[in-house]
Amino acid sequence: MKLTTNQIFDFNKHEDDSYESEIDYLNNKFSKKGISVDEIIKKLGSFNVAIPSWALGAGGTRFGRFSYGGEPSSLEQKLDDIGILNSLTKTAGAVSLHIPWDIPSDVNAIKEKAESHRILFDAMNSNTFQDQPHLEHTYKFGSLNSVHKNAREQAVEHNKEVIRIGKELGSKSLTVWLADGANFPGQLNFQTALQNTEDSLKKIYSDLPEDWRMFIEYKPYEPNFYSTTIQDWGTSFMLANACGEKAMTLVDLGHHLPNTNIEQIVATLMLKGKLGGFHFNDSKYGDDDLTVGSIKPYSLFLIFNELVYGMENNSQNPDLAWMIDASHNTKDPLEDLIQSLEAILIAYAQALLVDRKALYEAQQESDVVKCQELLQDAYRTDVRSLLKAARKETNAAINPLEAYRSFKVRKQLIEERGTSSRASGL
Ligand SMILES: [Mn+2]
Repeated sequence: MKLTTNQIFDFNKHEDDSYESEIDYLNNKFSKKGISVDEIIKKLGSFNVAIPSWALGAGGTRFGRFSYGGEPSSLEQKLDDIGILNSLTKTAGAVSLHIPWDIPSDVNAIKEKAESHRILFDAMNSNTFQDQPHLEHTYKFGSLNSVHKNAREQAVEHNKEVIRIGKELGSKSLTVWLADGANFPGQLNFQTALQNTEDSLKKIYSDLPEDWRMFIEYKPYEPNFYSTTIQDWGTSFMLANACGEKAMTLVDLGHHLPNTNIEQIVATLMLKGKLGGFHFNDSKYGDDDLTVGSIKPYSLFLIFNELVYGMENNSQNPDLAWMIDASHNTKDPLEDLIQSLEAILIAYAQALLVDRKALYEAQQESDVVKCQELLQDAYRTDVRSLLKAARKETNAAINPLEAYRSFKVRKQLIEERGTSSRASGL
């Protein structure tokens, strides 16, 4: 199914427009500080987040999985779902594919389908954390870090194939996340594992086209519970530097130990021009993959505060590849993604409202109280009217979640695809 511009237009006609007076109020308040609300609305309207192909079906845990019905069972249907999200929000204009599940059987047909939904191909994701039926060598004991040369070579070849597929589709980046690590002390020689990983990454990097980037994702634990070879941003940063200019670190919000100061990691990487990609989600305990902003919205704001500062001041850092990386175990995935996109834009808008000149002055005077007040004044501002204005200007639904429900999208998807269709990709 596909939502039309007319449907969205008709929906917007019946929406309450009282948000416009809220914008007048914000305009009044912030123009005195030299902050343009119109500029912020423009920035919100042009912000785009990639949707990973694995986020459109039920995620589940190792304890169980509960289907929603109407899940996309082919790459074409996954693009249709992202098309629906993009029509409603105009913020989801890119897809991030996962190979081997999303290998297109007809590249041109897939490109046409994406084009019809105005969807670009963002970072390609390789997968060496599971064995596939046709593979000769197992990844049970690692892939790029493996003590077995055959497994390492197979994993390098797989990543090169992902680059080849991405080139055909028009993608410009490869994301490498490795499950490689050990469950028990003594299982792996740390130094050999790290060296093997570096050597393997360099081989993949040597196949990277000139205008591509390679993102190296890190994670402290899980699926291995004693050690992960690329455990933290420092290890990723070191490997990216060893590979070269086109290699960068990718920050996934869920891939940190509890209470890690993620905003400081963001600032450090942007200062060094090495922050390449960003995966949004939220968590209470670990890599919970919950809806963005559902647990720690203030943390998300502080992270965006550093991202905005970096985007305004660190020209050495290239544009970031934004993606939602969450798993949908309880909610309709499309509703969950709409909520995540909303939370991302809210945090972005709040960070854009920070009075940076006043903050700089307060920092020079070591006025700690004032520094906190300035940040929290922005954080405590209700910016939802700005999101509505941005959506109105881009012909998105002013209230995407309400629109999704009023169009009865899930019901139609179940009618089209049935109740037992199952999304692949993880
Ligand atoms: Mn991730």
